[in-house]
Amino acid sequence: MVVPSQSSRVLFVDLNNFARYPTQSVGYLVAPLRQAGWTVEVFSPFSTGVSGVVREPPVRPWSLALERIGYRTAISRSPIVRQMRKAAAALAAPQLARATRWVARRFVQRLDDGAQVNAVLISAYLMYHPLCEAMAAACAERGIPVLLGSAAFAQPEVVREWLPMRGVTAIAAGELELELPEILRAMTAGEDLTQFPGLWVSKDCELKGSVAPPRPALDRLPFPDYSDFPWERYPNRIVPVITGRGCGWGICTFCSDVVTAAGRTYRSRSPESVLEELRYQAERYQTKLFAFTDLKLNSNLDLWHTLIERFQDAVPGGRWIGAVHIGTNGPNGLSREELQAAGRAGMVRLTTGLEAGSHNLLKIMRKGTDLGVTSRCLHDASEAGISVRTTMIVGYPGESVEDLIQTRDFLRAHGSCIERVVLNRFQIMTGTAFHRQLEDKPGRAPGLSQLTPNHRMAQLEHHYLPADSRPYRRAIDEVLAEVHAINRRPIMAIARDFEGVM
Ligand code: B12
Ligand code: SF4
Repeated sequence: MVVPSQSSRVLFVDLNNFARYPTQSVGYLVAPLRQAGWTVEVFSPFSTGVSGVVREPPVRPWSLALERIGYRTAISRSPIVRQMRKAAAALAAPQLARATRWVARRFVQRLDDGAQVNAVLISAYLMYHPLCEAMAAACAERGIPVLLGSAAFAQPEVVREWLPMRGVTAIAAGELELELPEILRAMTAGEDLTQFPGLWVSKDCELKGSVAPPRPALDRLPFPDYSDFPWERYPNRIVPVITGRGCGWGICTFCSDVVTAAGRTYRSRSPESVLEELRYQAERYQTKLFAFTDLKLNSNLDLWHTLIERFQDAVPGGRWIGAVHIGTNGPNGLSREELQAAGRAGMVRLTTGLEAGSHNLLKIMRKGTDLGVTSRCLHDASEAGISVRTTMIVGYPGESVEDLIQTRDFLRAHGSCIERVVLNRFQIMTGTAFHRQLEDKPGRAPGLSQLTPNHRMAQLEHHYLPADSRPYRRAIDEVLAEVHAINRRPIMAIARDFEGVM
């Protein structure tokens, strides 16, 4: 490997801009670059004064009315209503999306006034296309190469929409931590980048490249480096940790997480490596708060058991949160005793994909759960002192009024043990099992109309016809009311440090 000179400086733009803790992908990519001798500077709009993205803002008494209006306008087929909704959504978007020109100006100021930059890396979220365009154009004018990456670029349709952006030298599609120093050297030397699996370039009016396969051997990666993040602007010090990439279940038809760069196929780190990282980050950032960002933290039961048995040895007095899948395909690590042990080990919140209160829907989503088992587990978790959060979907093709009533009833019956519910409208995301099946058999999903691909945002817009009926809308209103009633309540005091985080 060629070591860059000390003056080789890379500016890393972090568009995650989360208001609560550092961005994991950036931490993972910065660490090997520093080890290879690059001078890395992180440009975070949050540090320059833009407010951070607030994921789950507190619920107010009037939130239910807004949710209902939001839902009605979202499914409306009237062009005027859709236009108005778009305008309202733009106003309510994160400040980063609204302040494109302002952030781009700050970025240009940094390029022109600070130390000379040899390359720019951008870790993008798809909603920031205009900002990426402005930054890449500024780099083009200054002859600075740009490498653009995103979790969503594992889907070639998405890459095709983004790659023609002026000023983008290449798009990174995959987990390229260890290869990045060599890629940057080649990029700044103007070499052909198609030699690297996982890079896409636009060449002779053609798009060329490949998606890198999922990275094996995660223990070989250096621990992520979060030293560049604006710690003083976070309300508390939470460190994100990932024990494995992908999901041990991985088959839910709607799931776009398992088709992202790091979400494809399940790969686990060793328990020792995870415990060592916990000790290291606790010491380095002087904290005892951790958010496990695994899609399914109970994918590898050895690892899960290590956490619930040894977390407190690694971080005495520490507290943590994570997402679990209450699978029924063999032991899931979530028995009453295991949840009690997790609570004693400092787990203060778990989140799980409930999706619906209807067996029928869960089956067609291939969720791999059973409502009886889920019910028991939610009660057990709550009794173990773990705050329970669930995510849910409405509008999945095939969903009937009866399914919605069952969902409402499930929420009503579990209001005492569920503390937060995040309800999403079903979206067809590019690359998901649902999308690929639709491509194979377009007539397969009943009730869908107006299918319009928007791969720039990695989705297929659609309209769900049964949602037009009055009884369906009434049932949605009732589900929203149950969600609101749950979200209005305060959460367990022990989990409050993580309120709004996950
Ligand atoms: C954890 C997580 C979060 C955390 C953030 C954690 C953090 N601070 O790091 C929280 C909870 C805050 C969050 C919030 C949101 N998230 Co999120 N999140 C995830 C999740 C589950 C894991 C991300 C992660 O850390 N993975 C582990 C790292 C190592 O992998 P990675 O991010 O893919 O990065 C690797 C590669 O992609 C690549 N790479 C990435 N960027 C770059 C850049 C360069 C230059 C290079 C070379 C390589 C490269 O290298 C990285 C290292 O291997 C992903 C789903 C997934 N499976 O990826 C969604 C995901 C990233 N989130 C997504 C979304 C939509 C959101 C929200 C908008 C959701 C919402 N409506 O509230 C919000 C707000 C986002 C914002 N800030 O604007 C989408 C993004 C899609 C998109 N539109 O771009 C994803 C992909 C989920 C999905 N399937 O749709 N999220
Ligand atoms: S359990 Fe969760 S992460 Fe895994 S495939 Fe299903 S929705 Fe995706």
